[in-house]
Amino acid sequence: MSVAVKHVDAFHRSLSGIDPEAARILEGDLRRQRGNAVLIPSENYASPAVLAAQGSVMTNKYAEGYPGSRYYNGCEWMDAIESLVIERTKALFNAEHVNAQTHSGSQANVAAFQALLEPGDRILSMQLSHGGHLSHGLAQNIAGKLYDVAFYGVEEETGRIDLNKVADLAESHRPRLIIVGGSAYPRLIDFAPWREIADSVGAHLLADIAHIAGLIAGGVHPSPFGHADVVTTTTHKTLRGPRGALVMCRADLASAIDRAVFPGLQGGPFMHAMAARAVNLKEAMEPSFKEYAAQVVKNAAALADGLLSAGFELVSGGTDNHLMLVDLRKRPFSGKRAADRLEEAGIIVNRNSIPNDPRSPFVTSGLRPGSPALTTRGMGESEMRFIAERMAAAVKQSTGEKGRAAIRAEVKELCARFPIYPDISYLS
Ligand code: DSN
Repeated sequence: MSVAVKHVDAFHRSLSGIDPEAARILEGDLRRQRGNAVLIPSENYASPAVLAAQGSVMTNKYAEGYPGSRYYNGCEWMDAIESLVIERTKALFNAEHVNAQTHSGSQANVAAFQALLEPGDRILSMQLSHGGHLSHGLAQNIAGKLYDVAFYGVEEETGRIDLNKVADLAESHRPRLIIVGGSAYPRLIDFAPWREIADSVGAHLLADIAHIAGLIAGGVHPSPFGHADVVTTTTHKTLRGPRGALVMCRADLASAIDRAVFPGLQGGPFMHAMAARAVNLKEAMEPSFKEYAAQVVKNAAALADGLLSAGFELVSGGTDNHLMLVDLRKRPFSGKRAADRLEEAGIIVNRNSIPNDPRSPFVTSGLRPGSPALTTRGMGESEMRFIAERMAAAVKQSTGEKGRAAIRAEVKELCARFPIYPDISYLS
């Protein structure tokens, strides 16, 4: 890793001589990432080795097609890196087939839809405001336009999915595809009963594990493999890799998925991102990644306990994974106001709709804090409790600008004790 750091560092520093304006912006975000407590559960810090591979010469190559069957010459090393990614992904997740080319989680989901559905077919998925994802059938999204989408949600009293209700909805709607997984569900998902529900109505089952892929890879959450027909994930959340996505499926769906990705959806794959995926997957296969995944869950539990002790309400009362949903409906401020005040205090969270949110998705009545990025920095449960206390103070109007500036100084000091990218600079 230190070799990669040196290579990247020398190269990055040279940027300031070539394009000082761009270098200044990159340095600005590097300092933002270092000096703030990032609690956005879909963000993380990719390793310097992943950054080095992402910034590599592989950005120069077109490689439409798949290993051994390309539409361009000169793809020997492209085949090698993509095959490495495929083999590592199969081993890490116990997947039968892997397509490693999609650029984002939304594209991975569209590829799955293209492989499994015809336009007009019915999908049953989790409502966005209950923790789903816009690519699962929001009316304004391509999925909502192309398919006939019915939704399930969480119960108001428990904040949890009631599987009996999902089974009833499946029975009444008879979907061709059921989607399990989302972007704001704080509870553990056991995929076995979802398979039973899908089988009861002859539906395909798609597991979108974008948020929890790292927890599954690290062995701390149940795996969808053996239950779902297709599994999609991003690579940059709890998996801690470069920005990108994977589609994994049963062997008999391999050619349908591959055709859906190319030529159905994309042209040339991002081979520099492929190289970075390879490095990320090697990291995720190390024993230390299991420790990381376990600590992510422990830290989220500590953060949730701290927030509850500080008087916040959480949807479902807590968390089993890396994130939690703060319910601000009884507070005199919105999710947007709270997130802005927290940013003033050096704590970066995203506002999020909560189930049955009376406010718009742009304003919201919720926050969605999570532990993956701070855990990568090496923070533990006591730091999570400290941050929860500071969050409680920072969101109050009475704390004021001065109070938030004081919290910001404390958070900065905390971040300095858990440095990130200490050897990288974009300024010479
Ligand atoms: N935007 C991602 C998230 O923050 O969860 C999902 O696409």
